Amino acid sequence: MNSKLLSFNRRVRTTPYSDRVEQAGVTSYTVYNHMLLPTLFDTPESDYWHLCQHVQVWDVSGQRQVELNGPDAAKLAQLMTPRDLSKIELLQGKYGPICNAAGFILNDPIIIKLTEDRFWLSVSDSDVKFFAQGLVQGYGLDVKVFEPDVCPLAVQGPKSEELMARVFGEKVRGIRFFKGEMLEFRGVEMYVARSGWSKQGGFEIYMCDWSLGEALWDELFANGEDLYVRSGCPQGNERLESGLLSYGNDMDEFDTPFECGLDSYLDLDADIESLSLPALKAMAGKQTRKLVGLAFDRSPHMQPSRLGGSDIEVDGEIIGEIRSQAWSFRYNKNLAIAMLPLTYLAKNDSITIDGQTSLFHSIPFDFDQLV
Ligand code: THG
Repeated sequence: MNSKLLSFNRRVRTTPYSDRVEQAGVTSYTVYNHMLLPTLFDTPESDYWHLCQHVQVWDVSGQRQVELNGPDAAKLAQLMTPRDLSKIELLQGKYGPICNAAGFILNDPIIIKLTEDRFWLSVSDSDVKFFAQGLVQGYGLDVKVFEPDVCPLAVQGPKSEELMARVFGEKVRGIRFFKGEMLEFRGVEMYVARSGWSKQGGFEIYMCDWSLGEALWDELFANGEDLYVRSGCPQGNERLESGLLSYGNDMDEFDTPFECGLDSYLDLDADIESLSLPALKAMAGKQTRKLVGLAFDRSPHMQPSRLGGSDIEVDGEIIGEIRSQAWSFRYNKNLAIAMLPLTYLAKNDSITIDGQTSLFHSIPFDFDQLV
């Protein structure tokens, strides 16, 4: 399909940084949680190498927060995820799937504990808020569920710590991966964590006052000139190399955490009350397919699948689907994430698509195998 211009309205929301993003020369967007998410500024290759070498500021406002606020906040959070949250620390984030009662994945947020009775689910692209509100009703919980005025700004790349220290103070250097601090900007406390959807290092500022968005953006750019700061965005190329999964692309509500390789984020033996845990325990060891990495020398020509990926055909039969692919500038390979049946994976050590053969790779890719 060709790209067309997008029409703006209340359902396609702009962000507090949208004017700055436009001034920075954004060339394309996608829509994420009903909000604009930039996808390209310069060329994919220039955006990629710049991220790996310097520091970028990303408008990731579309990573919306679903706030659980009230005496039953912790109980609701635990109901929603099969990952054990009993030992989560204050201001810590934990990545984990949200699953329905049948064990299928509805989202894969970072779950953040702000206080004993206040949690944020920093969600990927699906309407988790309504699922949470349904649970509140069904279980008769004492907790409010809403989307607060929080528009995350990610600062990513090897020079991100230096830039963040200049704007938020030396304290940021001590923040460990998936931990955070409440830090002040213009007198307003904001949650700042070491996280972000790249593996180039970085932070996320959970900017919680729309009116300060441009000031924060400008402050980062004013302090980062000598660091070659640039605006950027989550990149298909980098995230595929790094093995970060994208909900709605690599996995959706018809997949289980086992199929998507998220086993390590399930605590099947924990003594917790979680909606999906009985179903997940029952299905452990019974999966019939899984996500694998593929690598080709060029992008294969394929038929689009009904679900929006590309059908994988073997001997005239559709056996699986490529769900994401992108060019790796570092390894000069076309990387892909594919869902394939275990029966095929057990009997073969490679797959041929459009005349090119790929071995099966782990996710994240093991690059010693690629070069
Ligand atoms: N940051 C914030 N919110 C988000 C994302 C984010 N919401 C949407 C989406 N991204 C959620 N998905 C992911 C997927 C992977 C990771 C974070 C969010 C991630 N994973 C690490 C990894 O795979 O190496 C570590 C996970 C762990 O070990 O706990 O970072 O990016 N705010």
